[in-house]
Amino acid sequence: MCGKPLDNSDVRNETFKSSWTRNGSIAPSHSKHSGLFPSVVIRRYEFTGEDTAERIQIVFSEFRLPSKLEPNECGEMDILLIYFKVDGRDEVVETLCGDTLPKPILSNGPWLMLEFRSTYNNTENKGFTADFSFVTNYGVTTGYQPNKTDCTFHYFKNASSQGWIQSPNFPGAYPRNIRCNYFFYGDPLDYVLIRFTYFDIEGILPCDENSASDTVEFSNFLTRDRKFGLYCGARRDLIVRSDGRFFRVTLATNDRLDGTGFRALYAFESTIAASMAQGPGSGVGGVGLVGVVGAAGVPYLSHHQYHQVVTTERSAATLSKMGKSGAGSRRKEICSNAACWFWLVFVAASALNRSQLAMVTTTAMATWLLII
Ligand SMILES: [Ca+2]
Repeated sequence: MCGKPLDNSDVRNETFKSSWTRNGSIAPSHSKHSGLFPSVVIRRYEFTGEDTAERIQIVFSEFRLPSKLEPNECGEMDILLIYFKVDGRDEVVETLCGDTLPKPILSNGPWLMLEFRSTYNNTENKGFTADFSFVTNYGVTTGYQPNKTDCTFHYFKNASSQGWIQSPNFPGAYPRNIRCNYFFYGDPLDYVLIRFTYFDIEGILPCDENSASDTVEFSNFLTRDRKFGLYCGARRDLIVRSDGRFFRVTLATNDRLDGTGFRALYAFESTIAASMAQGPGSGVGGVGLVGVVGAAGVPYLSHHQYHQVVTTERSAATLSKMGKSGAGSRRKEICSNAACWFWLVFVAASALNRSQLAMVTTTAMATWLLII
């Protein structure tokens, strides 16, 4: 399974089991070498998960296996082979070489093996470094996963009003034959807004089973939503929004060909804030707008913008209320012109007798003289 024996070869095998260690690093490399033997290095790293729900994720941090052949063409040496179990057999699913850092790798089950094959020479440093981990979350690091055997993640408004979702093993290839659900739960008057920053799902239009495509499905329900089609291919600026507080995103992959998946920013937005910000008849999309639009006609304000608008409108409303109940308004309620004031003085004066009137007049004149 691992190629024919080689003369002058230095072969070592290492085994990792999840019951011993759940993560760590490997770094097979050799620097400039002055000796003549051995001429070939082979390192095998075999990973076995104790639980069938476990998968192995490999994330590279350095990679130096320059190829003497054409770019992207690997030879027999200076390569890294990736083995998965396929129908019970160890099968090479990928051969890596070159100077470009490979994307992460996620196994199809609880077993994976790396085989590093390299030749010594006096001029080049060759090898790679990588972190490995046994995971049950499919490499999806956000959301609540209630069952480790299911690729299902829940996002609650009361846990976070916005955040990121990503496909399994992003930015590496997503696994085959999986179905991953992303469920969103907002407050009663919320809707869910999802903005994709990356979208690469292997497939061709119309992205259905007949075209052997992997798909991303959107739905306002647990069941299929006729409002949304199936999505595949490479897309830019894909923005989707729910009708109500609940939304579902589902990635389904088949048994052939892979893409590198998706990454998206989700946000729970309030329909109240949206209607306040947009106002009646503003011409911008309303709450019940059909869910998928391109960036050019984005019918939404960002969470931050909504917040700003709401805050501004609240402040304006508060100031207006204060004005109506303030001292200036009360003055107007008593008297608004000189005639009114004259009438008030006349009424007050007529209620006084002669001596009282004389005393008030004298006091008023003395006060006026003191003021001027
Ligand atoms: Ca596929």
